[in-house]
Amino acid sequence: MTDQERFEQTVVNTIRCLAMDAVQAANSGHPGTPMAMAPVAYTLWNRHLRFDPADPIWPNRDRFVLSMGHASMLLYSMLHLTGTRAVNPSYEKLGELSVKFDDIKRFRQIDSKCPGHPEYRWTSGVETTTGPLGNGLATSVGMAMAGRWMATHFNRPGFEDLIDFNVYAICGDGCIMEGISAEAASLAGHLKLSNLCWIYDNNYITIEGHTELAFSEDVATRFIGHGWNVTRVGDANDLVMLERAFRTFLSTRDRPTLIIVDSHIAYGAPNKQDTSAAHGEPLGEEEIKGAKRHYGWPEDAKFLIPDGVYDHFRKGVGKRGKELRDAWFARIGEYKAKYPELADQLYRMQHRQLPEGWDKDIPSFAPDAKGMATRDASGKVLNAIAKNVPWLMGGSADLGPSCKTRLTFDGAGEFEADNPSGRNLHFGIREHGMAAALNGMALVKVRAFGSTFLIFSDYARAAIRLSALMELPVIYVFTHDSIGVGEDGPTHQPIEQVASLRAIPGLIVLRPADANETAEAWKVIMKLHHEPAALILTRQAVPTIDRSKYAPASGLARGAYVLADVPDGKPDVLLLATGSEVVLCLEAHERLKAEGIKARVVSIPSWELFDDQPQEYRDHVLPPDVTARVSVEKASTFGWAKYAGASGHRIGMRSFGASAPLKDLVKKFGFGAEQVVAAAKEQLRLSRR
Ligand SMILES: Cc1ncc(C[n+]2csc(CCOP(=O)(O)OP(=O)(O)O)c2C)c(N)n1
Ligand SMILES: [Mg+2]
Repeated sequence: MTDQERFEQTVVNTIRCLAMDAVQAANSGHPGTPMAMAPVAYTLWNRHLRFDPADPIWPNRDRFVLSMGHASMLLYSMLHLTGTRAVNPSYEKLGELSVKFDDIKRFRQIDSKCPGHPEYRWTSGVETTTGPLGNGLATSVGMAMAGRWMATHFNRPGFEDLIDFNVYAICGDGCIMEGISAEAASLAGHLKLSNLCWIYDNNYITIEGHTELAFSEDVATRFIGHGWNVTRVGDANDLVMLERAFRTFLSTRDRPTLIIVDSHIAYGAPNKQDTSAAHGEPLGEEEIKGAKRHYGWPEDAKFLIPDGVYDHFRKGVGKRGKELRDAWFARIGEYKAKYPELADQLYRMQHRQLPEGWDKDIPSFAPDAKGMATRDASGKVLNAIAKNVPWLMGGSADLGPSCKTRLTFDGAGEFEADNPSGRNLHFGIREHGMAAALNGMALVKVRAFGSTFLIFSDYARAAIRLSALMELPVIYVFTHDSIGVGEDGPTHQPIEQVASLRAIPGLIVLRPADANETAEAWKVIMKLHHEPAALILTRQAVPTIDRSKYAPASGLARGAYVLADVPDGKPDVLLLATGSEVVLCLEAHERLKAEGIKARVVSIPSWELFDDQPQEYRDHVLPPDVTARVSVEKASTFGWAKYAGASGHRIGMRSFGASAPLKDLVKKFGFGAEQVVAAAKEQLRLSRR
């Protein structure tokens, strides 16, 4: 061993010991996998990753995703040892370390920058939140797709490599077993994402024990089938072979690469190596001492960072990253002079700003009793916006023609393996993979949308939750939003989906009532910076409300608004609805008026936006003293008591739907204006008792 090689071992062992010590101090966490994969992270970061620790948000940096988020100490050690700096949400560099020594000592404790699993936005240098296994992998595919699109869009003669970052993801058996990894690998192989490298920690161990309990597929063959380049490193400690594998990735131009690395969980621990006992709990003091002995480490030292370790990273990834980053910014000056418009786009995109005039072509819709489906209105509005926002792109899980999310204007184009310049993406029938990929795209700052039927949002739910947790402005378009789907029957009729989406903190759910509310919804969505949105749309036509008679649709921005009122502004009963049920309430309002009953109609397209309004506005829309209330939504009534009150009448679904023409379903499940009228009268009677 040369001195250099010996010191590299010391660096690798530093990562291992930090993980053991931090988990032990926290008395919780996962020591075994950071110990095993330390050489892999070391080789990748210090020799290859184009990452500047001083500027962890440089747009052309390589991305590193730790898909097995439980091995978080591996990432925290890298961020600390490389001296990665903190950046605040306004993209300002703070100068201080992202992960301080004290954060590592306080792993998993309140306010530490080292939470149990890596959290985007909380710890600078963490590229995506991971923990739900497999999601990081699919997110990395979205990052690689966004990189591909950006390269075709921004790179120009003389600037062929302005955008050419690579995306690396490390994963374990769990990630590879999860279905989402198959969706993601299949899509990445199809799209020939040669800027994508996954590293599979093949340690044969999961929580319950040896993988032979539940996993016997040939992973290499599977990925070859997905169209990947597969290479193998027989020993995670072999830095030479690791180096060779990364070189293979870098020279592979036509496919993504999977590096299968055979490793020993808790490498070096005398009793727990290769056992599931090393997965999810501290090793224990004695075992740690044994491992340290094995590494030739002072066995009583805790949180030891030997002299020269920081310096080693400074001279490796630090120096390389800074040079690349500085050269990039130097060239951006020239780029700006030569391609001012593109440079402006790149800047705005990276800062989540919109271009001037982004909303200038948004249509408004004339009153029409026949009207149109809100999915159709959405398609028109989306196209009007996307034409003026070059980095707004997306697609569907094979339901584009139904969800009306296809971009049809000149130059919209297709995103294809050999020409990734288009803005129409085809995710295939892979809802979960799609949603996670949208997160990856949003992390690279593309404005991404994806669509499917509302019923299948369940398939995507884990990744939607992560959009909200990461505060990413991903746009979900969910159509066929009720039993209004009709003949397809209960398998395709969403019941509880809207309520369950509303239950996700931070997700803005919008269910517009007509074409003009749909246009307003898109205006709100485009201005979101840190919240994902779910736009819930009808398959069937709904009347376009006459806004000269009723209140303007711009009220949508406040979440709920008085659509039809009584002359003195003092209603006796409130009719509350969203989406396709709003017009039912308007009809009921007119009928009640004819009978001298004062009913106010409140359209509530977004609970989240409404709940954010000042109390005064909320009390103005829903006067607390008016307790006679009827809510109408063709969905589970779960949650409606919040607005209808405990004594209010909630018209909704209490069972699954049925396969039948819409008009028969409406009758069977009681969604007619007459039911609203009857409920309103009953409410009045009860409230006057
Ligand atoms: C979707 C999901 N299911 C279950 C878990 C709980 N879990 C965390 S780690 C783990 C085992 C993972 O095994 P592997 O990926 O091989 O990691 P290793 O033990 O080798 O580090 C499980 C089941 C999770 N985090 N995410
Ligand atoms: Mg494993």
